[in-house]
Amino acid sequence: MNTATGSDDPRDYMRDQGFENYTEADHATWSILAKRQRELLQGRIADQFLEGLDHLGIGDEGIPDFRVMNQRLKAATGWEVVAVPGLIPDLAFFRMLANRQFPAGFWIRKPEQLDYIEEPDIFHDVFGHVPLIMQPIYADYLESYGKAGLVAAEHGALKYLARLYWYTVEFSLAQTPDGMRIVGAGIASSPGETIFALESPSPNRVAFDLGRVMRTLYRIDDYQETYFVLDGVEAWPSLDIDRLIPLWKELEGQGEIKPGEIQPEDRVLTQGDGSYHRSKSKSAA
Ligand code: HBI
Ligand code: FE
Repeated sequence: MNTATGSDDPRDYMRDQGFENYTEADHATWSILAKRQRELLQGRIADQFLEGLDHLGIGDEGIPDFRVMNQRLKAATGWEVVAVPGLIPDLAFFRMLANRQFPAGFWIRKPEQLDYIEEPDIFHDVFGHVPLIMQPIYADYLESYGKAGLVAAEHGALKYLARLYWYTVEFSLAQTPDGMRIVGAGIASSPGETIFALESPSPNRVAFDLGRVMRTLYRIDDYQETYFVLDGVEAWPSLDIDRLIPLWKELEGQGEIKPGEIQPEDRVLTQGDGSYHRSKSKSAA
């Protein structure tokens, strides 16, 4: 929400990737990030994510060429990655997803920003988001998210959609036969959060519940205080519009939940000790 203002027409944001314009330094930045992340993700990320990286040729040699990547992605799921300059307005974003187009920034961070950027760049958008789109169930979930977003805009329910995206597409974990694994792109593209989300005693890890998640505020400036855990890598919530409209009505009568708060109804998998965020707020004071 409030990410960008301007036209709601996706075509106004679509660009050519300009693959020829990347410098050696740009490709080197990608290589450093991709190598480091791939190593850290071993044994921590869902297998399907690593399979997606491999099938799409998203490696550590350099920035992927969208023309090559899209041939494989389109053949598998009918999705394509489209280059955009940065964050785009909600409606344009939803329209693209509803049309099976994933907007990805084409610029890459500078060497002095390896660990923190404010706006998503090509490493976050492509390395973090695109591999799972090779999975048909996830590809359908993203499309249904875009369609739900367009309806939410007419019902004053955008905040619920933003929280849902945050806690699923960006920051979810999932139970797998091998244990708890990362699936969210925001975690998968961040070395610090890769470790924190799975191994820190600080955050809560709570079983995913659609209404609960839609009520929950989130932090955009730091690691999450609570991660929601899907019951399997394919257990994306159904975003049936006829169910969402009454749900939004119901949620209007319930309060927001703070990022670190536990509710009596929660199925808590790990109760966090909150130590990370507590020590930060002390040092800030
Ligand atoms: N634009 N490029 C881009 N990437 C996003 O992830 C994005 C966006 N615009 C809006 C948006 N996300 C979110 O506010 C929606 O999920 C609600
Ligand atoms: Fe993202």
